Amino acid sequence: MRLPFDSPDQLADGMWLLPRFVETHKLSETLHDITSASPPRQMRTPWGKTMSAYITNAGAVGWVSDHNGYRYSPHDPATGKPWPSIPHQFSKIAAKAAAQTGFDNFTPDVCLINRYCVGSQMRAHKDKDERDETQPIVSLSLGLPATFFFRLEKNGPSQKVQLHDGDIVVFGGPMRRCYHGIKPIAPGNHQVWGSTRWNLTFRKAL
Ligand code: MD3
Ligand code: FE
Repeated sequence: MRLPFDSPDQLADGMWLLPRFVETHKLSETLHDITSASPPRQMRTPWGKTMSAYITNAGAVGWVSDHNGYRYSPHDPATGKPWPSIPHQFSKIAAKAAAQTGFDNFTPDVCLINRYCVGSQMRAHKDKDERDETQPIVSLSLGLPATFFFRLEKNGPSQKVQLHDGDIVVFGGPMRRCYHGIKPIAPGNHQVWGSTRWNLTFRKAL
């Protein structure tokens, strides 16, 4: 039996881990509604490579990548329609987690959703498409565990953190500009989510 969430664990200046913050099985219907309306898809980088994770969004805008570059767009290019809105159930969790780490009144306008299968990864990158870098990013992991790595300098040493089902990480301050990524997902089978990992990042892009 996993212990209930106690208090945030500060891993670095601007980075907090809230272990087992969410009972993720309660999110499955809501997540299914989003992914039915806007199915996750492998986007292309501006350099023509196919990304490993499958991506979709909820919110007033969503993150997209294609030959024109990275940007936030009010429409899902695959459906031509607006992205599904962020469910209240989700934004409530994000705001609560942000408040626990000192970011009051966090009102995300994007929930970027990454779906990983076994072997999927995310190479080192910086997130810099959001307008206001004083706003935190709240990350929620579901399903299979993953090794998250980050470094503050481009060629500096990496630190690693294991992320498990239900874990939230809040990134703010100096951590907003770190290089980070996800190592290839190891084989496994999660009771609720099967051989899949999902990551939801709540952001203020506009
Ligand atoms: C630190 N996602 O979507 S979440 C991404 O698990 C992304 O899918 C990973 O990196 C995932 O861009 C990692 C943790 C995360 C997300 C965004 C950040 C850490 C961050 C932005 C700035 C700094
Ligand atoms: Fe990122």
